Amino acid sequence: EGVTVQEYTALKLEVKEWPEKAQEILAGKLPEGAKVYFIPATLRPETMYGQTCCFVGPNIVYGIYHVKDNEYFFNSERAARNMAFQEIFPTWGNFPKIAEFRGSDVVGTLVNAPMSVHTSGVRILPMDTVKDTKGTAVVTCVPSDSPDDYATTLELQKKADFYGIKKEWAELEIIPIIETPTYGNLTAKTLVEQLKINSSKDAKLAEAKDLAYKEGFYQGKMIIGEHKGKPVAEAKALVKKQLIESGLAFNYAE
Ligand code: A2H
Repeated sequence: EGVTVQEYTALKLEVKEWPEKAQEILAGKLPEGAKVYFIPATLRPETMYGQTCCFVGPNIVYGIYHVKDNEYFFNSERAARNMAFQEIFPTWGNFPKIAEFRGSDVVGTLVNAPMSVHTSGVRILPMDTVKDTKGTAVVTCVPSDSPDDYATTLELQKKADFYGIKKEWAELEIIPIIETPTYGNLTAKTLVEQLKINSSKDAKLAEAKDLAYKEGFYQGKMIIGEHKGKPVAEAKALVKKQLIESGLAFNYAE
C-alpha cells in the first residue's frame, strides 16, 4: 500500500431500534436524546440508493464513541482513533468511548440508510469477511454493484438460521442503480453468476470486484436518482457532495 491515501465517504446510518443484547450493554450509558450512527466507509457513494443492509464482522470489537453534543458513532477503535486526528472529534486525539460491543451483539439493529430506496430502514447483519484493519469495519451493503455484498446476501438468505438472523432481513429488494454495457444493470449479480461464485469466501471475488469496479466507474451510467443519465465518474462526486452538505456523511481518510 505504501504511501497511498484512501479517501472514503463515511456515511451516517442512524439507529432506530436496538436488539435486546445491545440494549443490555447500553443500559444507562446513553443520555436522553442521544443519536447513534453506524459509520460505514465506502468508495462508491453513488451507489447508496441501493443499500439493503449494513454489515459488521460478528467477531470484531466495536465501540460507541461520543463525538459531540447528542452525536455518537459506532465503529472500530482503530477508525475512532484515526477520526480523532482528522478533526472529526472536537478535541484533537480524543475519542471518548461509552460502550464496547462485539459485532454479533448488534446484529438485527434497525438503522436508517441515507438515500436508500428502503426508507423504512435496513438491518445490521453479519459478514465474516469484514476486516478490522480497513475503513471503519462497518460496510454498507449494495448487492446490485458489489460482488462481495451480493455473495454475502445470498449466503445470509440461504443460511439465515445458522447466522441467527430473520431471513426477511436479508431479502430487501435489490434494485438497479447503474447500467453498464458489459454487465447490464445488476453488475454484481451478473459477475457472481458468470464467474460461478457460490460463497462469500470464494477467491474469484477479488477478480469480480476488480471487473465490477472498473466497468462501473469507466462505463457506468446512473439509472436512478437525481443524477439519472449521468456517467458514474461524474455522479460519484456529486452524490458525495450532496451527502456531506446534508450532514449525512463526511470525509474519512487512511
Ligand atoms: B464499497 P478498499 Cl457498491 N472490510 O462500498 C471489508 N470490506 C470493506 C471494509 C472492511 N473493513 N471497509 C470497506 N469495505 C468495502 C460499496 C461498494 C464498495 C460497491 C462496490 C465495490 C466496493 C458498498 N459496499 O468496494 O480495499 C466497501 O465496499 C470494492 C473495492 O479500501 C468499500 O467500498 O479499496 C471498499 O470495500 C473499500 O475497499
